[in-house]
Amino acid sequence: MHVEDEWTPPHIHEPNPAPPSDDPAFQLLSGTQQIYLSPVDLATFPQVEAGDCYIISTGHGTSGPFKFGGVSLRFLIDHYFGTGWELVDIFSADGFRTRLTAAELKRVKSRPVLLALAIDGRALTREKGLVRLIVPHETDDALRQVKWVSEIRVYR
Ligand SMILES: Nc1nc2c(c(=O)[nH]1)N[C@H]1C(S)=C(S)[C@@H](COP(=O)(O)O)O[C@H]1N2
Ligand SMILES: [Mo]
Repeated sequence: MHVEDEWTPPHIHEPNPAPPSDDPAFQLLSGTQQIYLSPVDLATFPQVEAGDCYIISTGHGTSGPFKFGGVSLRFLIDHYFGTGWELVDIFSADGFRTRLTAAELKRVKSRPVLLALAIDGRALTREKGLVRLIVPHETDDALRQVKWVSEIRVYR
């Protein structure tokens, strides 16, 4: 499936420094199914790591390398909805968002796309983005490193 360029925010984007709410739980949606997941729920799934991750801000420089830990996005979606989905949209309550395809997630098995709960072996704080989408293969502009995930929509 073709991913539209205009889906991601403009390249020059001033990142939001503050969480839009205190609640780190999010909704996982597919069709009429809705699942509410907290970091405590995510911690019950197998935890995976992605090292050598950088947050490449075009505004205030690069930070990292970080080792993020958490749940594989692909694993979580397959667990609840089975395989055979094509597209996933990840939203933050502050309006930030990104889109990934199942094909893309399958290509990056050794550097999995994560819903991160940990950074460098410590719990990720709400301030720093809990729960944060980490897309290790994005090394351009941090526009896919969505902090404060509030909703994940899966399409077949
Ligand atoms: N929810 C949310 N996530 C976001 C953003 C944002 O504004 N809101 N900005 C993005 C951009 S442009 C950058 S550079 C990084 C900044 O991440 P940092 O605060 O960890 O440095 O977060 C990304 N994720
Ligand atoms: Mo940015």
